Amino acid sequence: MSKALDGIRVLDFTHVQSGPTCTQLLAWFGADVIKVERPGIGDATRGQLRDKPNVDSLYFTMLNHNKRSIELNTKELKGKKILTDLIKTCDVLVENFAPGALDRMGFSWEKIQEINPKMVLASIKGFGPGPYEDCKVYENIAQCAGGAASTTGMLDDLPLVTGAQIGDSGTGLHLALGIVTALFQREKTGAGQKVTAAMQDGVLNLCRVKLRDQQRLASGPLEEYSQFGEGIPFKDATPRAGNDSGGGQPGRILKCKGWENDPDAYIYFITQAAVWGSICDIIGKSEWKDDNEYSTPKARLPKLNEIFKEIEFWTMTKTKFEVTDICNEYDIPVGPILSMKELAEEQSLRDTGTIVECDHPTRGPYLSVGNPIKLSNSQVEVQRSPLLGEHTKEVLRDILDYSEEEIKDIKSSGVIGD
Ligand code: CAO
Repeated sequence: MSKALDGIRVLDFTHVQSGPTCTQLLAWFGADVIKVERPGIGDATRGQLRDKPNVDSLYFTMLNHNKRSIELNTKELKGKKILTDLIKTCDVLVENFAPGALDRMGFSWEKIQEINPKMVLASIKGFGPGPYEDCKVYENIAQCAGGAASTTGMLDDLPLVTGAQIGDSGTGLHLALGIVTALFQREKTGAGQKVTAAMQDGVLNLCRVKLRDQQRLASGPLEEYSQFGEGIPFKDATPRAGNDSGGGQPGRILKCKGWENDPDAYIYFITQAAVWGSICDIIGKSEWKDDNEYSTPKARLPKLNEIFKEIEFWTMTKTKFEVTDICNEYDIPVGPILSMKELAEEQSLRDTGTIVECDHPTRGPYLSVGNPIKLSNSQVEVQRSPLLGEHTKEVLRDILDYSEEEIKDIKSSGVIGD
């Protein structure tokens, strides 16, 4: 079966998490992704958070599937020549260096266009143009600068970062969409273009509903927030909302049987208006159905704490999976809090290829997350991440048509490692 991005060649200058997430997606969709790494060093994550000595870390292996790796020192003259040749044959160059690094290397956007006017240059930076454009940025900085941290956590506690890597992987996803869109436009115009995604912008985009709430504040309190029912006044910025639902249907995290010992024995429970009657019946509060104090969503808003307490009395008598089964029967939207252990063992995720087992020549088998985006005509075989420089010779020979003699000469110069 052909792949959606067959024939697209990507020069992958990415490292750590944000950029590699993007190029991994392109590789899964069929692009030939050539990761350029510093000779003998490579992507810093190869050696970070290692669980086994002297093998590529899970941090690296889980972000670099289906890619080829070449070692190349792009600051040396011979390395620059090879990079120039690669730019000529590639469709996309993706990078997430610190601001200005590509220019310092001698490959400005103008220079890249000169070498290959069809090239799409895609970059991730921490910030867009403005006061912080020169700053280096990691995940949690983006979460803080993009509005996620100030709106996450409990009202009376510290701002909180989330485990979901919305700054890195989230921005990688944004960039991937920008790249395929630019390639689509190139079909019509024949010209490449520059695509940039700033991590602050990506996080803010994902926090869109919180900017919605910021503006709603001008018209009065946010009635679906717990603090409204608790009589706590709102200040001038969107507050932290604990586990309140961000939408129009109130929801909370509730304890389930075993919560005293199991940190994940909880359920997310949404009191969707359409199934309010079933909720009342299930929890043994049928009288609420016809009581004006409880029967309409508006009447319930100031009483959400009391209502969820009653629901919790019921959920605490059942495991999270029992609650899920019972509620699903009545179309009540609930979600068990699943631990990483439970997700790793979930058969249905294995069946769809969302969780995959890979084999690696030096580390052995490991679990990974496969492509979460499914295309019916472009299926993904998840291949292990490359060893450092595993494909250097192959790329020089097969893509750039360098002779054995030339490769030998380049090797002796040190720009492609030992
Ligand atoms: N050959 C020669 N030099 C190379 C090279 C190669 N193949 N690959 C990289 N380099 C050089 C770069 O040119 C740069 O040199 P200069 O500083 O002299 O210009 C140097 O290596 C270091 O690159 P860097 O500044 O990108 O790396 P860092 O470890 O200092 O910073 C990071 C890392 C992530 C903070 C920074 O890259 C950044 O802010 N990136 C943009 C935002 C981003 O993606 N952050 C998410 C990271 S994941 O949490």
